[in-house]
Amino acid sequence: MSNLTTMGFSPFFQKDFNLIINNFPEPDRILLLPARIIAEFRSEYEAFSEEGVIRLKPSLEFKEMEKPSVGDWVIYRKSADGQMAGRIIALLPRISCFYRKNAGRTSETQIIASNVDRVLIVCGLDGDYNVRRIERLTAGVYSSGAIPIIVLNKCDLMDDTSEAESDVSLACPGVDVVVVSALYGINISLLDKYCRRLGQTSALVGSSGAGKSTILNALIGEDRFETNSVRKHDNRGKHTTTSRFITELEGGGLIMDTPGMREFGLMVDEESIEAVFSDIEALGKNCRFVDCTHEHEPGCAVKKAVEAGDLSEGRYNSWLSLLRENRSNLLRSDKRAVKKEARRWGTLVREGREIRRRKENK
Ligand SMILES: Nc1nc2c(ncn2[C@@H]2O[C@H](COP(=O)(O)OP(=O)(O)O)[C@@H](O)[C@H]2O)c(=O)[nH]1
Ligand SMILES: [Mg+2]
Ligand SMILES: [Zn+2]
Repeated sequence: MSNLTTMGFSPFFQKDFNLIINNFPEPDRILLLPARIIAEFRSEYEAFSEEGVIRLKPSLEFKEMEKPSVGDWVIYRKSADGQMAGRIIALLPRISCFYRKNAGRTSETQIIASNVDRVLIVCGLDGDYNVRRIERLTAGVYSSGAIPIIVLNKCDLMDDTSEAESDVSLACPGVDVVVVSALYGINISLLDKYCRRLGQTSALVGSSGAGKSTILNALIGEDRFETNSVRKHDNRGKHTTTSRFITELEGGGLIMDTPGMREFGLMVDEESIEAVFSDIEALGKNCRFVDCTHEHEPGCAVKKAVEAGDLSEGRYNSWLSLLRENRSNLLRSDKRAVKKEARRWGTLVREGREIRRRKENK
């Protein structure tokens, strides 16, 4: 890891960084530096900065969506004793934030990946294979501000993958679908054009056991990170300390591995669902009423298409249930646009608090 640019520090982050540190007295500023969180531990973070890989502790309590997460850019204050350490004083606004709603009747969310350019939705072509889940995750990625790519892994286990491929393409129109076998290295190089881009970050998401870590190992060409097949007593030397981290790819590009998700609760802006179900959107243009809900209105082109078999009932039901679930989750939240909140919040509040605290201490 050589410099901030290769780690993804762009003018977008530079601008906010400058804005914030300009609020601090001049002699103080040289101690304030940007860093990117690359791993998270119980009470501290590992981050990359101009100084190299450092350990950071937060200097304040952060609320869930404001809490620095792997991928985030933060401002930290260098420790005075010359240690490779410091304290996080602010979180820079995100360019993207992929999160899920926690399970149950709550509006709490959990960040999966911050500041990624692309999200690779990994699905195994075994018992893991589930088009409905892929649709759901794709809607979540659209809402995050990142670009979704669908990776169907374990193609060695399926004789003919063409049906799965076309089903997924129909379910997520316009999204690239890549069929690979991480274990046998089949088609792994097809992922290069998404992942090996200087200064850009991709994230691997999906169920536990889908093959995310195996894909990561295949991309780095080395059996470096722990996979499920590695038994506990023979995994010495493997990185097992944390399951969410960023690593650099040879030839440029950063990649984040994430822990497996059992459930992915959706709480997004409705346009993200419409983007995945663009076929239903297009059909809806021909409904008699402009505000047709496609549920019970006369002259509904969507229902007509279902009856005629032009739109599969499974897809129609999937769309309807995602929409309903999302609406009820949004209602349970504080109704403000969740996505915008996730990106915007934070920094200025934190900065204001920090300045106030410092004034009070004088
Ligand atoms: N047959 C087959 N098995 C795979 C493939 N990729 C991963 N696996 C296996 O699936 C299991 C889970 O893989 P892992 O990478 O740990 O999944 P993760 O939980 O998504 O990180 C391991 O036993 C892998 O060896 C593949 O392409 N083909
Ligand atoms: Mg894994
Ligand atoms: Zn309609």
